[in-house]
Amino acid sequence: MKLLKGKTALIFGLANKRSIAWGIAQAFHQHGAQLGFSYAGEALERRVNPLADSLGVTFVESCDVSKDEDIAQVVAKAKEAFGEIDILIHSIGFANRDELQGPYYNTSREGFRLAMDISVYSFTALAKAFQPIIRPGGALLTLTYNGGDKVAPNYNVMGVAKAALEASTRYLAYDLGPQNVRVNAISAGPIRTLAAAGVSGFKTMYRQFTEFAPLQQEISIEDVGNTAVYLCSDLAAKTTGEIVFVDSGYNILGVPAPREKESEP
Ligand code: NAD
Ligand code: 0WE
Repeated sequence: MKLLKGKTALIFGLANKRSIAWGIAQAFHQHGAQLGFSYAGEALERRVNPLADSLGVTFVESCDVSKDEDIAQVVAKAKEAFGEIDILIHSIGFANRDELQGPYYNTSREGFRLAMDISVYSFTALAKAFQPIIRPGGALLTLTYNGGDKVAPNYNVMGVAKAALEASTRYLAYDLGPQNVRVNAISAGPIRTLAAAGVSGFKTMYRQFTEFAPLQQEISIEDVGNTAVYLCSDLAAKTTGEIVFVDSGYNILGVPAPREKESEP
């Protein structure tokens, strides 16, 4: 069944075919949604255009979410192209690489500001800017990580940003509830995307994740895409302000430990 037939979705945060945004785009396309893409800047145009073409998407706009003018521009263009939209996906996060290693207390004032601006404030800024053109019954969705709730070594200022992003999700859900617009977040387990590349210790963390998680399975962008379809469809009509885990159950563990091996006879 096509769960998003007749709905228009704008997806922010597409960088390449490994992006979580791409997993969401493909799942939305399969479910009959009309799509629009926004990417961070001209440097990504070359990568994003072929992806858009492959799904027949013609709305492809550059938007640096740290710039109010850029956000105002996409809203104007979306209004022109679609009139109103039903779904907005925020799949954006950034901190300076040197903030993602060593003790958290070494976070610089500027590094803190930047991570909060791009990873947290942008979701609120997009909610405000698009609010006039989001249809009742619509949905906003962002991507978070459990490092916002529990300590994930080296995740540092991004963990603090995710905590604020999750709180923003609840406040936005309260604000937009009366308009029948829902706001949720997906908390994904580790996925090898551009944003995970070169992160110190990611490989070890990734291996341990699949060893300890109840389902013992890696997380794919397709897994996240499928849950995004549900959360943005009418199946989730009464769910708002929630953080939904797509993490093979990892977050339920109190003591992450390898399974006991069957003892040899
Ligand atoms: P990604 O690198 O593919 O996506 C991050 C996106 O943020 C990129 O498209 C990048 O261009 C965009 N971005 C950065 N600065 C921007 C700016 N100023 N303006 C506009 N866009 C900007 O990596 P991803 O893993 O798909 O990340 C998407 C989201 O998922 C992030 O919020 C990330 O924190 C979250 N997440 C990732 C994982 C993981 O393990 N990969 C797990 C849980 C949550
Ligand atoms: O949210 C993320 C990615 C966050 C991220 C990653 C980078 C690396 C490249 C934000 N900004 C940057 N800036 C860069 O220059 N994840 C959930 C993936 C991730 O990142 C980690 C993780 C995990 C998991 C960083 C440290 C420890 C664990």
